[in-house]
Amino acid sequence: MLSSRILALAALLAAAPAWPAPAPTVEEARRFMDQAEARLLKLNVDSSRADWVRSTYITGDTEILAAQADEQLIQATVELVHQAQRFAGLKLPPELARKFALLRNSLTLAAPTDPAQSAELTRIAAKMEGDYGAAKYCPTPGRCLDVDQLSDILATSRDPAALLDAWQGWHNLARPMRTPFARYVELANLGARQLGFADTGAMWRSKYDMPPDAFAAELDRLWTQVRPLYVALHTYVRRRLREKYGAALVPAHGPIPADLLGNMWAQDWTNIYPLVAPPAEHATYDLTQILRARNTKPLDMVRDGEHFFTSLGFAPLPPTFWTRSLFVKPADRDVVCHASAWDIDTQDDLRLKLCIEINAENFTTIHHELGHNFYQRAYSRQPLLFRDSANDGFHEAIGDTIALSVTPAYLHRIGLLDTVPPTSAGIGLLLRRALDKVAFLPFGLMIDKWRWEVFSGRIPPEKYNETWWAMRLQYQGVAPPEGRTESNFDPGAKYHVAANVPYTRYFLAAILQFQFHRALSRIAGCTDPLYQCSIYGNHEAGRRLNAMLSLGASRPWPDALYELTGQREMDSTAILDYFAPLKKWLDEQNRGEPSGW
Ligand code: X8Z
Ligand code: ZN
Repeated sequence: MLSSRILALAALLAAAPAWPAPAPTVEEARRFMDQAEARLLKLNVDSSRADWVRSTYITGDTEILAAQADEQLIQATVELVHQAQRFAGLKLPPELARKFALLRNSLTLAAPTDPAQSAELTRIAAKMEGDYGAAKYCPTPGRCLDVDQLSDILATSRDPAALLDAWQGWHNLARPMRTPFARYVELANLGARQLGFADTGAMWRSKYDMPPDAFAAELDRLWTQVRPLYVALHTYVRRRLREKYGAALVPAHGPIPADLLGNMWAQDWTNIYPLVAPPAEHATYDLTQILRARNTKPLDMVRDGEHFFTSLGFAPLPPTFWTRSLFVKPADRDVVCHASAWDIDTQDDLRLKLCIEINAENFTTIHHELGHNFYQRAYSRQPLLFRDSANDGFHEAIGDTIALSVTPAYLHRIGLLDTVPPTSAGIGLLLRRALDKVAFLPFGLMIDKWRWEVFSGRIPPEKYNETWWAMRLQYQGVAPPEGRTESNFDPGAKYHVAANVPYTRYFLAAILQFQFHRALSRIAGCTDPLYQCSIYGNHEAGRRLNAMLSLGASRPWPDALYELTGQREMDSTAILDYFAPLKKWLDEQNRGEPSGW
């Protein structure tokens, strides 16, 4: 009797609210955030260093060390997000409130709180990226080709059998990734749910200063605006490829086989420019040939890129950049050759990691990567959580914006081109740009459309490959060159899928860079057609660009966009303006030709 009364009392006490904890104050929230940033900074630097070594020296050991360092950072972030809930509901000054929001949104991979699951997830993630980096296809014993060598075949061969072999060779290598990928999806979702997100895809979509659904609708709005331009390009290219390869390979109405477009993922069609080039009167220069004829070295290309930024008033890169970066593929070990830019200490330890080959594509990639480095440096004086771009599309867009200023007139000024081609070459120039920028758009969009569905569970593992190709057909109008089944895992043949890098950022960048270019060209006083404008050497353009970059993530992205462009919305009219002369020409070429697939 007594004991049951005590039990009842205990139950009552347990049910009653505990002695009310004193409400947290703004001062406590500030102190919490200061400590969180200091702790995260240290872990961030540790994990960057470990990741650098793993990516530039792939072994089982470096993979484990990097996975451990990444896990420390992820776990600390998860812990801090949980602790931060104490301050939910507290009215904070806007800057501090933004830091709490950014902290919650800072992960692209959320580890589950269970230590074993957390370790398993970070190990799988490191291994998938390492396996991708080290993968080789050996068509004959002793002759093994990595992704860059296979990509060279896709870029230069016009023999359908050789193209098919290189394409299959690479794609088949991703088969073993299917099972670990499915487990990664499970564990990553568990982690995301513990942070209060519906799944990892919802977590990714929450990083854009607007509700996740509104963001997805924004993407569809932008795509709808640019789709007619893509379809016009697709129609024209399909006809030219049919003329080259015959209607048996390239039917008049259907999708284009994915191995005929000059790129392993059919995401950038620049390499087939010679097959689709306009008639001779529009002929233009070939930067690859020029660079090779001049015996250009990898470092010369990086110096050219740096020179563009310094011409705008940015300070030169630090001496350590030149000694610590990886510019060429080492002969003696496996590295992740996929290009990336690093800011190891979030201050001035800036580095590039790429395996430079002397060609026009790499010339552009170098500008792309340097854009990351100059952005990183511009926001390095912000508090840690603001040391990031306004949104991830901005980060991807800066170097590309600069590369849009690599015009014939600019190449002439820096001595790479002897004469500036006549204006009649404009169509050739624009077509080549479109094979890069316009061809990319649906690819940039569909990768995450696919992953969002995978993370939400609407695409189960047994449908991974089928849905991948259904979406590639729907958005890009491309098809696999031969039947693929669920014994394949073709998404894993793309770096960002293997390496857990969200991809929507590149779609955004493809839109934003034209907005930036249009705004900067106007600031620089250029009244020519946009594709002829270069901001090279213009300090006022550099000053305005830097004003946006140095905001980092301290303000919602529409504020940063406004700072440079006077617009608060992402807007496809800039890319449409840029390509308007080409669209008119394509429509003329396509007359009478069936379009769509
Ligand atoms: O991954 C990259 C950069 C590094 S952030 C080289 N890009 C995407 C890709 O290669 O798929 C740039 C264009 C799209
Ligand atoms: Zn990038």
